[in-house]
Order: sequence, then C-alpha cells, then structure tokens
Amino acid sequence: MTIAMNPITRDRARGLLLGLALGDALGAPFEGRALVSADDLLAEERAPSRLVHTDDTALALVLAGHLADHRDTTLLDEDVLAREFAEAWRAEPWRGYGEGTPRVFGLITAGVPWADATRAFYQGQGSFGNGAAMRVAPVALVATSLHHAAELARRTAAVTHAHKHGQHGAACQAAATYLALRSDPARPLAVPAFLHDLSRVVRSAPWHEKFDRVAELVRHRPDPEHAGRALGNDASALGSVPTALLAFLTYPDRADEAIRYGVRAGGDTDTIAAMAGALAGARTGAGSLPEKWLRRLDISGRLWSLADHLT
Ligand code: R7I
Ligand code: MG
Ligand code: MG
Repeated sequence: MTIAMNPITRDRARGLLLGLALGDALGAPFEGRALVSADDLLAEERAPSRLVHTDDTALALVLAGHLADHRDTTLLDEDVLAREFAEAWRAEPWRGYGEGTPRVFGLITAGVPWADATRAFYQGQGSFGNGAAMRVAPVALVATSLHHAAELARRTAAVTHAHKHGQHGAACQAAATYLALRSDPARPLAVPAFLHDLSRVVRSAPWHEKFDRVAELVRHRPDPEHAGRALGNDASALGSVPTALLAFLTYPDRADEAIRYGVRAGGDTDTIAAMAGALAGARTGAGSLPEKWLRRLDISGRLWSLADHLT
C-alpha cells in the first residue's frame, strides 16, 4: 500500500477536468492519424482558433454533473446515467462519437434497458472500446478509496460497455486518476509502486502484462511514436489506456508534455491525450496548465465550476 492521502484541492480537481478537455481538444484534429509530427502539433498549439472538445469531454461532463447531483445520496444511478449519456449524444451527435456507442445510445433512447442495449452488438459481448475509460476520471474526485474508484468506474462503464476489457479500462483509468490526485506533488512519483497499486484493482492477466510493459518503457523513455506502436494506439481499452498511463508516468510533473506525448503517440489521439491530461492535471493542478491553451478551450468555465462543485 503506497497511496499518499493528500487532500484534493480545488486546483487539482480543476486540473483533472481541464487536463482531460485540453488533451481531447488538442488531440482531436489528429484522431486516426498514424503519425503526428512535432511540427504538426506545434502548428495546432499556435493556431488562434477555439479548441473544440469531442465526445470524450462531453461524456466526462455528463458524468461529473451526475456525480455532483448524487453526491449526498447514491453517487450513481445507472439508469439515470445511461439516459443522460444518451441525451448528450442526441443533443450533439457531431462531437466525434465512435461507431458503436451511438448505436447503444439509440437503443437506450428508444427505451431498451441499458443492460440489453450494451449486449446487442459485438456478438452479445458488448464493446471493449475505450469510451468508458475516456470519460471516467471524475469518479476519482468522489471515490473514498482506490478500490472504490475502480468499483465506481466499472459501474459507470457497464451502462455502455458490457465487455470486461471496456470495464477494466475504466477501472484502470479511474484508479490511476485517484492515485495521481492523491499523490504528493512535492515528491517524485514512485512508478513501480503506482503500477503495483493499479494491478491490485485491475486483476486481469492482459492488463498486468501491459503494466509490466509500461514499467519497462518508462525506464527507456521511448519517443511517443514508438510508444504508440509498442503499447497500442487504437480505440480499444487495452490498446490505449496503458499508452495514456505511459504518457503520464513519463511526464508526471508536466501536464503539457504528458498531453503532447499522448497526441504524438498517434491513432486515437484525442482519447489518449485526454486520459493522459486528466492524470497529469490531477497531479499538477490547473495552475500548471498552459494559459494560452486554456484561453482557447471552448468550455473552460463549465469545467471550472463543476470541479468546484465536486470538491
Ligand atoms: O468505446 P467507444 O465509445 O469509442 C470511443 C472512441 C474514442 O476514440 C472517442 O474519441 C470516439 O472517437 O470513439 O465506442 P465503440 O465503438 O464501442 O468502441 C470503439 C472501437 O473499438 C470500435 O469502433 C471498434 O473498432 C472497437 N471495438 C470492437 N471491435 C471488435 N469487437 C470495440 N468493441 C469491439 C468488439 O467487441
Ligand atoms: Mg473523441
Ligand atoms: Mg478518440
């Protein structure tokens, strides 16, 4: 047991949500590109246009709002949460949703219970996509323990992702965010202990193999293209959550660099950078995020006030 129980400050809660949204919005223009050069990313960083968030942030906002609404009661009401996710998609279907989740949302909107809707695709097993992991970070703000973070995450995942790896992905990202949020920023992050703690709540051989690979890669500090190839950069949970973890563990004290690393890993760039940004922002706080990025972000104000509601 290595968890430092530092208090959650408002700055770190804001950093979690804003880091997620910045990673999403900076990564979005490159989603699906195998390679993202440093020059291409720099051009995007310097552009004057608004940074526009996608489904990753839109659904994280829904979840954060849901947790704030249920803070003093049940924390989660899965039936309500499923409907709230589906409503967000119906209101803004153009926000870059993948192919599978909108089909689930369509069934939920038509009145099909989420437990049936999520199994209607992928041969009854449900999705192992990263869509539950990308939006899950806010649960770390209300979880009372590492196990609680993982358990809450699995419950939020189940309303869209029935497959065990979709749920492991959410548990991994939520538990990692919990650890990042509670870590002592005045001390270097202890990577082996961090990964050991994650392996206690994500009990699955393929995930443990990924954690071992992350431990090795952190030591060698590969460039992000190599990391994307070595660990994965697709839209599956197992093929993207560990890569975001590597981005954070490579730059635990530099949220901007963790986000850049996530984008430059290629593939599912918005989602990998969103997850890396949530982790790093939770450790370093909103004060560490580049001002010039925050000024361009389309929904800074809402994220800011939700973070304050949740702390
Ligand atoms: O998980 P999900 O919401 O996707 C999130 C992604 C992020 O990149 C967002 O930024 C947005 O672009 O979408 O949506 P799903 O469609 O359920 O899963 C994502 C992808 O994982 C799918 O398009 C499939 O390619 C793959 N996938 C599967 N493939 C085969 N068999 C997920 N589950 C399966 C499966 O069981
Ligand atoms: Mg997206
Ligand atoms: Mg994506």
